[in-house]
Amino acid sequence: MKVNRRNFIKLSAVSGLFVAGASQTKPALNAFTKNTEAAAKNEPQGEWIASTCQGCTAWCAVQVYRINGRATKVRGNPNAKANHGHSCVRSHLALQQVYDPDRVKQPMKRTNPKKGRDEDPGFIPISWEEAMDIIADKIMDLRKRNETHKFSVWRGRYTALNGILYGNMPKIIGTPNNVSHSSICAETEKHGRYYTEAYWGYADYDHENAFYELMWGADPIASNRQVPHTASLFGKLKDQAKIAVVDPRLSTTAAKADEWLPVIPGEDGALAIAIAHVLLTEELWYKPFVGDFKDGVNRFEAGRTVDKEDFEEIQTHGLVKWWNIALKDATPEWAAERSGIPVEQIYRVARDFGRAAPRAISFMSPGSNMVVRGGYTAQAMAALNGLVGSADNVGGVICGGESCPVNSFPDFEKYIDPIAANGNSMPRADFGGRKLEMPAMNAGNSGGIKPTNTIADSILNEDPYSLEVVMSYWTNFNYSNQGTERWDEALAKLPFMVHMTLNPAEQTHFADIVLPVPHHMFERLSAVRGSNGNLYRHCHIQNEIIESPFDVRIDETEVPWMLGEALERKGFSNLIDYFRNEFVDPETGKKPTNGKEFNEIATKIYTQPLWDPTIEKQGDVINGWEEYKKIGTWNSIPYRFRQKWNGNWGTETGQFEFYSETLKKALEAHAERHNVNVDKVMEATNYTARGELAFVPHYEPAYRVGDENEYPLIFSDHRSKLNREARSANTSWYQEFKDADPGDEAWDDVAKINPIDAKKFGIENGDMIKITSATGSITVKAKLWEGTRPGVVTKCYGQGHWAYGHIASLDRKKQIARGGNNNTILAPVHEALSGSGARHGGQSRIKIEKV
Ligand SMILES: Nc1nc2c(c(=O)[nH]1)N[C@H]1C(S)=C(S)[C@@H](COP(=O)(O)OP(=O)(O)OC[C@H]3O[C@@H](n4cnc5c(=O)[nH]c(N)nc54)[C@H](O)[C@@H]3O)O[C@H]1N2
Ligand SMILES: Nc1nc2c(c(=O)[nH]1)N[C@H]1C(S)=C(S)[C@@H](COP(=O)(O)OP(=O)(O)OC[C@H]3O[C@@H](n4cnc5c(=O)[nH]c(N)nc54)[C@H](O)[C@@H]3O)O[C@H]1N2
Ligand code: SF4
Ligand SMILES: [Mo]
Repeated sequence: MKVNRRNFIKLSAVSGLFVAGASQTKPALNAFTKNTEAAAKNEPQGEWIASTCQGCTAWCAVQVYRINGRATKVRGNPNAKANHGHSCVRSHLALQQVYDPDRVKQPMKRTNPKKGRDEDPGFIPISWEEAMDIIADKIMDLRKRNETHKFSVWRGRYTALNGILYGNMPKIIGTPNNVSHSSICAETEKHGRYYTEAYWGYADYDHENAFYELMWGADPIASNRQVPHTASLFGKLKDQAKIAVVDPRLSTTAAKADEWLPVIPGEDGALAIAIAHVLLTEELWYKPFVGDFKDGVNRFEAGRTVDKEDFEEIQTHGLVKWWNIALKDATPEWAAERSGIPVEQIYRVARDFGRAAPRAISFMSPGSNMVVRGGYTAQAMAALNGLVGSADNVGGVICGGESCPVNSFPDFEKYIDPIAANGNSMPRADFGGRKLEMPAMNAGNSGGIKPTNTIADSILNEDPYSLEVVMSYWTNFNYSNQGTERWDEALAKLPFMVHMTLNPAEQTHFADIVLPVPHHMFERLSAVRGSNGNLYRHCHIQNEIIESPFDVRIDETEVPWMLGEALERKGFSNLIDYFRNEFVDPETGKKPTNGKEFNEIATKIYTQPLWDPTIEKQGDVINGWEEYKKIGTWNSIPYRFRQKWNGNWGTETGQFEFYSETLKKALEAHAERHNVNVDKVMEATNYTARGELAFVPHYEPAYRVGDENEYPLIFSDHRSKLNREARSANTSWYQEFKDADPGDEAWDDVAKINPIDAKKFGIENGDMIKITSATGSITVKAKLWEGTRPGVVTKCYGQGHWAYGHIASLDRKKQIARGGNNNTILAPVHEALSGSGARHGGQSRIKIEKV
C-alpha cells in the first residue's frame, strides 16, 4: 500500500505506532541506534540530489535529501572544492523557505488602482496566460509610442540564466534600463581592487597558508563569501595565524580574534594609511615584491619627502609618490585621534602584519568601504596587500583565478528592430555617469554601474523621463535600499510593475501583477558560476529536486518565453523567434517548444564546455550532461599563484599601482564627459581630496548625515549570520536562533547600545526606544551590550518586515513589523565613484528616545 498522509494515520491508529512500549515499531533514528537489520529496514529510502544554495554570494554547491518527493535536509556537496562538503547554518533555513505557507501560490493582479502602503492592493488570482497578456499589452503600448526605453527589468539575486530575462530580453524589447542590485551590494570593494590591480570582482584568500589576517569589517565565519570553507578551517587558522578584526561591533569573528579594533565607523582610512606608514618607516615592506632604495638605506621618515629616483620598484608603481602625497604624515598618533584606536594597538597590528609578510592578508568587506567616502579606503586596504607582497601570492590574496569556461547565449542582434534600436539608444534612467556627481565607474568606465538607489529619484523626479513598465525579480527594493520611504513613494507613482517573487514582500504590495516563482535551490534547473573559493573556480548546477506545491514558472526563462508568445499574439514575434530559432540543444540538436524545454536547453548551452568531455579545459572532466547534473559541480584546477606578477597586472602601467594611473585615466574621462576637471568631480562626489591626492589611496574623514547636536550618536548597520540576504526572516528557525548573532535576542530586533551611552541617555536594558535619523525613524528594543563601541548604536539588518509573512511581521494584516528596517533610518547616500549605496561607515547620526 502506498502510504499517504490519510492512510498513514489510519495505519498508525491500527498498529499503535505511537503507543508507548511498542518498542519493536519505534522509528529508528540512525544517529542514535545501532545499525541493526531492523534499523536498516526502517531507514528512509531517499536520495541526495545536487543543487546550489544562493542564500548569500558564496553560492555553495549543496546536496538535498529528497524522500517521498519532499526536500528534508541540506548538506554541502563533497564534490565541490570551494566548500568541500560544508554548508553554513543558513543553508538549512532554505527548507523553511521552500515550504513557507505564506508563499505566493498563483499569479495575481491588483484591483485597487491606488497604490500606497495603506492601500489594500486587492489582489485576485488570474491565470498565467492572462498575466502575460496584460504585460504584453503594456509593452505593445510602449512600442506604439516608440517609447520602449520606459520598459525596465530589475534584478536582485540571479542565476546564470539571467542573461535571458535581464540580459537579452530588454535589448530585444528596446531598453537600456535593466537595473541590478549590484550597486547596493558591494561595488566599492571591487573599486579598491580595480585601481590597484585592475581586478573588478571578489577576492579569494589563501587562508590555508596565511600567517596574519587583518579583517576590515569582515566576519567570514558568519558572513561574506566563503563561510563554509572559512569556518571549516578557522581552527587551523587560529593555530597558525594572528587575526585582527577592525569593526565597530564585536562580530562573531572579532570575538574569536587576537585583536579587535573597534574603529569609529567610517574612519578605517586613517588606520589603513597609518599601517602603511609604519610598514614603510619600520622597513617592513616586502622587498622582493615592492623593491628597495638603491643603496639599501631606508629614507621613509615621518614628515619627510623622499626622492623617487632613490627607490627602485619591482612589481609596483608609484610607492614614493604615494608616500609623499598621502603617507608621510599619517603616523599612528595621527590615526589614533581619528579612528579611536589606541596608538599602541595600531603599532602592534602594523608590525605583526608586516612581519608576517608576504603571508599577510588585508581582507576588506563592504562594511569598511560601502561608505560615502569609502572608495579610497577600499584602495588603501587593497594597497596593503601590495606593500606586504601578498597580492597574488601564497598565503595571500587572489584577485582573478583560473578560467571556468562557459558559453554565452546565442546572438540576438538581428532580432532588434528599429523601434527597439531607438529605445536602446536612449539615455538611461539611473544617474550613473550622466550626472557629474555620480561617476559610477565599473572597471574605469563612467556610468559602467547603474546605481540602483537612484532609480527611485529618477521615478519621483521624472529625470530624465519616467519609467512606465517594470518587471522585477528576486528583489525587494523598497526594503533593501536606503531611504525606504522614498521607494514607497516611487513605487506608488510607477504606473505598472510586475513582481516575480517567492513571498509577498514589501515591493509586492505595490505590484500590479504578482508572479510566483520557484525556489532556486529546490524547484528549478539552472547553473551558477561563482568566483574563486578555496583557490578553485567553479560552476554548480541547480536541480529541480521537488515539484513545487505551487503554480510557479521560472522567472529567468519560462516567463520570458510565455511573454514572447503573448507578444507574438499581439503582433511582435521577435522575442519568441529569438528563443525558438537560436536556442539549440547542444546534445540532441532539438529546439525548444515550450518554456520548460527552453530553460533546460539554455542551461545546457551555458554549461556545455564543462560537461562535454571533448572540449578542452583545465579542470574536472565530466562525461556528459546527466553526469554533470548528478555530480552537481565543475571545479577548475587550483589557482596557480603569481600569474599577474612581472607586468601582467592589467593596470595602465602593467604594475601593481599605489599611484593609480588607472584611476587617474578613469576620473579624467568622467571629468571630460562633463567638461570639468578632476577637482570638480571630487567636489561633486563629496570627497575632500584635491589635486594628486585623488589618484592615491588616502584618508578621507567620515561623512555623516545629521547634525551632531541634534543627533548625538552614530548608527552602524551589520548583517546576521542567519540572513539569507533579506529573505529568511519568515522562517521560525531564523527567529528562534536570532541570538546566534552576538548581542542579539531570539524573536526580536534589538539596538545594541554600550552601557556607557545607555546611562548617559537614561536607557535601560529592554526599554523600547525610538531611533530617529534625518531620514526616518524606527522603534525597537534597547539592548545594553559592551560589544558596541561607545558613541555608536549597532543594529542588525534583516528584521523590520511589515510584509513578507506571518513570522517575519508581528502582524502581517495590520502591517506591524517585527523590529525595524535599518534602511528606514539610513540615508540614501552613495559612494559615488563606484555608484554604490553607502550603507556603512556610520553614514547617519541618530538620536534615541525612550517610548
Ligand atoms: N541596511 C542594509 N541594506 C542592505 C544590506 C545590508 O547589509 N544592510 N545588504 C545589501 C546587499 S549586500 C544586497 S545584495 C541587497 C539585496 O537586496 P535585494 O536584491 O532587494 O534582495 P532581498 O531584499 O534579499 O529580497 C529578495 C526578494 O526575492 C524574493 N525571493 C526569495 N527567494 C527567491 C527565489 O528563489 N527566486 C526569486 N525569484 N525570488 C526570491 C523574496 O520574496 C524577496 O522579495 O540588499 C542590500 N541592502
Ligand atoms: N550571513 C550572511 N552572509 C552573507 C550575506 C547575508 O545576507 N548573510 N549576504 C552576502 C552578500 S549579498 C554580501 S554583498 C556579502 C557582504 O559581505 P560582508 O562581509 O558581510 O559585508 P557587510 O555586511 O556589508 O559588512 C558588515 C560589517 O561591517 C561592519 N561595519 C559597519 N560599518 C563599518 C565601518 O565603518 N568600518 C568597519 N571596519 N566595519 C564596519 C559591521 O559591523 C559588520 O560587521 O555577504 C554575503 N554573505
Ligand atoms: S547561505 Fe551562503 S554560505 Fe551558506 S550555504 Fe548558502 S551560499 Fe553557502
Ligand atoms: Mo550583496
